[in-house]
Amino acid sequence: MALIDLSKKEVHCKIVYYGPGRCGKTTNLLYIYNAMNANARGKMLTIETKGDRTLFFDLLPLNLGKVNGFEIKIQLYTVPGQAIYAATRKLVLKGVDGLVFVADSLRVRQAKNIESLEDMKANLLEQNIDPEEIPIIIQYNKRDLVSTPIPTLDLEELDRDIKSRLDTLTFEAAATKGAGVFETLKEISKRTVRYVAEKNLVSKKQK
Ligand SMILES: Nc1nc2c(ncn2[C@@H]2O[C@H](COP(=O)(O)OP(=O)(O)OP(=O)(O)O)[C@@H](O)[C@H]2O)c(=O)[nH]1
Ligand SMILES: [Mg+2]
Repeated sequence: MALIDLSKKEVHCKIVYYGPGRCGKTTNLLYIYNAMNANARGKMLTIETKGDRTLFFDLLPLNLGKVNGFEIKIQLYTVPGQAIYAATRKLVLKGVDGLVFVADSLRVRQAKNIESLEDMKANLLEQNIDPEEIPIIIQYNKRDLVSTPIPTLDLEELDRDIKSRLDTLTFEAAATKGAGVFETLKEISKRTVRYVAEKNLVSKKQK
């Protein structure tokens, strides 16, 4: 749940990047971290990794500037995508205000994309969050691989696998190169802040 701090005029929202192992969640955050002005971002915290696998989570705090006189502070989290870290994913989802579901364009990951999407929906429902109501953006990542000999999924297949199970806006991305990364971030931030404001999903803190 978002926090609004009336004494500091700040709104804090939590956005979680969800998706199967190796789909590119940490890569999204790393690109954002490296591209953003140092004033607008805090330290990127990576809690336990093995090679490039996230074992716990990543956290990147961002300061998105003012809306209606309130500073908008966003915390970006990634879950560990590997199947065995189910309990950690549930933990990271606690208090989520908006999500990006990152799907992998690699054909070999087709089943894992679907499995992860269903896992995300089930975990949201378990926390009494309606996946049709909370802001979620779908990102089809690794689109740079489409022009290589590596077998990839085309957009129609991704829509059939993913969008048919969660009807929301989709963005194409190539996170390693940054393509689509900020488009995704801007849209989910906008929707999340609006959702939090409209729903008044805030615990008010006043000194
Ligand atoms: N070609 C290509 N590779 C990518 C892209 N995004 C990520 N990768 C690569 O995919 C691998 C996995 O990326 P990560 O960002 O670590 O994946 P993750 O989703 O955080 O994985 P877990 O932490 O295991 O859940 C890395 O080698 C990345 O460089 C992309 O858009 N294109
Ligand atoms: Mg990761």
